[in-house]
Parts: sequence; C-alpha cells; structure tokens
Amino acid sequence: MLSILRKARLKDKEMRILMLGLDNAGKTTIVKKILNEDVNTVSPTLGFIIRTIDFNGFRLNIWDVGGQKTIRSYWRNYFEKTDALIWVVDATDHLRIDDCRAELRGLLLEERLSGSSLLIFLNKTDISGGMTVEEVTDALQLRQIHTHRWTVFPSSAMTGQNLEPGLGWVVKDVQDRNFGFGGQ
Ligand code: G3D
Repeated sequence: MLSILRKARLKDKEMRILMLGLDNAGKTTIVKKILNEDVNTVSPTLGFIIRTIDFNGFRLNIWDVGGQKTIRSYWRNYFEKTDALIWVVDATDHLRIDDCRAELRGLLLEERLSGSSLLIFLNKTDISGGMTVEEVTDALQLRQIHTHRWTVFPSSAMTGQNLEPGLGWVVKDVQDRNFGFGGQ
C-alpha cells in the first residue's frame, strides 16, 4: 500500500527527503546553500523546517529535523513516506563518530524507513584535517549495510561542493527503485 502511495507521488514528481544527522553537522546550511540563501546566518534547528526544492524536474520536499540529543527521539515522527534519507556527517567531528554510527544504525532498523535510499554527505570537507570518505565508510561500517542502497559524497555547505550531484544521486536512485532502471 505504502509503495503504491509512493509511486503515485513520484508520478506527481514529488519526493520526500528526510535530512538527519547529529546536531552541528551542517544540515540547515546544506539546504540553504542548495537554495542559494545566505549560509552565514544559520541558527540551530530546534524543531523542523520543510523546504521545497525544484530539482531535475522533481519537487523535493526536504525535512530538516534538529539533531540535538534531547530531540532525537522525535525523529521517528517524521519517517512516514520517506523516499530518501540524507545523513549528514561532520567530517571534523572525530569525537562523536561512534555516536553518529549508533544513531544511523538505529534509523536503518526502522521499518518505516526500509524503502528509502541513503545518501551520506560527508560534510565540511573544506576544513583540513577532517575524516576521509574511506575513514568514514569504515567508522560507520557502511559496507555492512545491505538493507538500503547507499552512497557517500564528500561535501561542503560552504563551497557547495557535491550538493547537487548528491541530490542527483538521490533522485535517480528513488526513481530506479520504484520504476526499475530508467524509470519514468
Ligand atoms: P545542523 O543544521 O546540522 O545542526 P548547521 O548544522 O547547518 O546549523 O551548521 C552548524 C555549523 O557548521 C554552522 O556554524 C555552519 O556555518 C557550519 N557549517 C555547516 N556546513 C559547513 C561546511 O560545509 N563547512 C564549514 N566550514 N562549516 C560548515 P556556526 O559557526 O554558525 O555554528
């Protein structure tokens, strides 16, 4: 049933994308950069923000939900009908990478997210000394994920590096999953 609804929505050229990650990873800044807004004026997201982006012929409804520890238990309220999960990792946050792995692992066990594509933005790569894609792939044990199609894009919300290619991957993967290769 859910998959029928999902396909109907895709026919309407709409996708629902949930953007999650630990607080301070850069979620809100990424959305602002994609929308060409000033990235120097972000304040922590306490609730959630929904932003709509027209991209590659699709209307992407991106739900940016705050990541502070105290509000992570509310994430589950946003899972319904999610086409893709964008998990944002702060490449410079070595200290919380285990926390980051645990939160991601918990999310992937959620049944309501089972049909979603997983894009990982390894963000803040404009800052030197951050973790590499290889290091984060190991630290988050991504190769053990067989329940979701996933990929990692190194990104920067400051320079805009890889933000559009990342969204491009999401849109294509959601289409392919729902309609088979070359979906329409
Ligand atoms: P969140 O929505 O995940 O909680 P924010 O994170 O978007 O609020 O970003 C948290 C801080 O990281 C912000 O700095 C923001 O400017 C910074 N930031 C986000 N993405 C990048 C990036 O790619 N590169 C760099 N260098 N900084 C980034 P402040 O100083 O406002 O806390």
